[in-house]
Order: sequence, then C-alpha cells, then structure tokens
Amino acid sequence: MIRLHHVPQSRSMRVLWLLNELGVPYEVQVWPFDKTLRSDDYRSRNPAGRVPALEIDGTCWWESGAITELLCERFPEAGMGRAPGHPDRAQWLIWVHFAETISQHVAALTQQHIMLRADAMRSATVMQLEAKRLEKCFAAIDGRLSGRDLLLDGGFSAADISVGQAVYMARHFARIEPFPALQGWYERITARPGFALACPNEAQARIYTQAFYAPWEGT
Ligand SMILES: N[C@@H](CCC(=O)N[C@@H](CS)C(=O)NCC(=O)O)C(=O)O
Repeated sequence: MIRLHHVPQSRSMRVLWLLNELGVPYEVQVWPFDKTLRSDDYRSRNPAGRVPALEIDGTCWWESGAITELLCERFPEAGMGRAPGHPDRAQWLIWVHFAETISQHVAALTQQHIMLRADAMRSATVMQLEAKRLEKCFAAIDGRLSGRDLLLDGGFSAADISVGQAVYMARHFARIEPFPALQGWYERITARPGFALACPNEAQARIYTQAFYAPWEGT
C-alpha cells in the first residue's frame, strides 16, 4: 500500500505527479494547510510537520527530493529515474534537487503574500527580492532548455516533474513569459495527463486563490 499525505498545490504535488507517471496504485490523504500538520498524529508521519509524507512498505518517507529518488529506485521500469552510471545521472540529480532551491523562494513568498495576514508583518523588500531570485532560477532553467525539449537529453524524467512542479508554484510570483525556452517546456510537460491528475479538483481548498501575486509596494 502506498499512501501520500498531501496538501493540494504544495510540494506534495510533485510526488503525486510522479506517482501518476510511475503508474502504481496509491491512496491520497489530503490535509489542510494549517496547524493540523503540527499535530502529534501528523508528525508521526513527518516529524517536521510538513508535506509530503509517503507511507510505503510499512514505513514512512518524507522530504520530496528523497521520496523522488526512492520512488524512482523502487519502480525503475517507468524510466523516471537515472541510476548511478547512467550518462544523465549527474544532471538528473542536479535538477531533481534544484526544485528545492526554487521552492524555498516560493515558500518565503507564500508566507509573505498569503500566510501573514497583517500588512505590518509583510516586507516589501523580501517580496521584491524573493521574486527577483525566482527570476534568476527561471533564467538557469531557460539556459538549460535552450536547444533542448526536456531537462535531460535522454527523455522525460522525474527531473522535469520536480522542476516543473516547482515552476507551477513559482508562477504565482514571477512571470515565465520572458523565458521562452522555459515557457515552451512548461507547456509541454504540463500537457501530460499525470500533471492534470495532480492538480487540485474543484472541491479542494487551494493555497493560491489568485493566478499571480505582484510584489507589495508597501504603505
Ligand atoms: N524540503 C521539504 C519541504 C517541505 C515543506 O516545507 N512543505 C511545505 C508545503 S510546500 C509545508 O508542509 N509547509 C507547512 C509549514 O511550513 O507549516 C520537502 O521538499 O519535502
């Protein structure tokens, strides 16, 4: 039995997308994006009180990068991983983990724009800086994709899923249109059924209720 502990639109979405691409049976337990994740019940799955957590083979894995590596090793037939010795191995690891570099900026921006309710708690400087740093991440992805359809030369992989899902979150705070190679790749990979199945359905609460959050200018 595989059970994903999931908050729609969060980092657990990249594990959900990967599970869809792996084609393995799984269950999803959806959690609210609030202090419930700090409960003893939830922290028995992930002691840091974060999503994702993945119950599998009688144990529970957490940290999306580790879960991605472990799932790709556990189900190699789907071709989402690149094993040691594979010519794409280094690039696969680099891009799978670059997703977290992007996500850290998204987390800061999500906190600034959405989680902090009082304007006095927000910082225009942090918002502007973090949005600019996302653009630098987009430039790195765009550079890698110029002359390439996908992040790796050998075809679609968990690297595209991890970075693609990080870009899905980041697009709420920085525009991808100035990065044509990134934009074309993002449109291609998000046309996959596995991505659509990982998106929130109509009934699910969303973290992002706006398509775009412009940096706050301050008062
Ligand atoms: N590096 C961790 C980060 C996990 C993480 O921070 N997840 C966020 C959602 S995207 C979360 O659960 N936040 C809840 C909180 O900070 O209280 C991973 O990749 O799994």
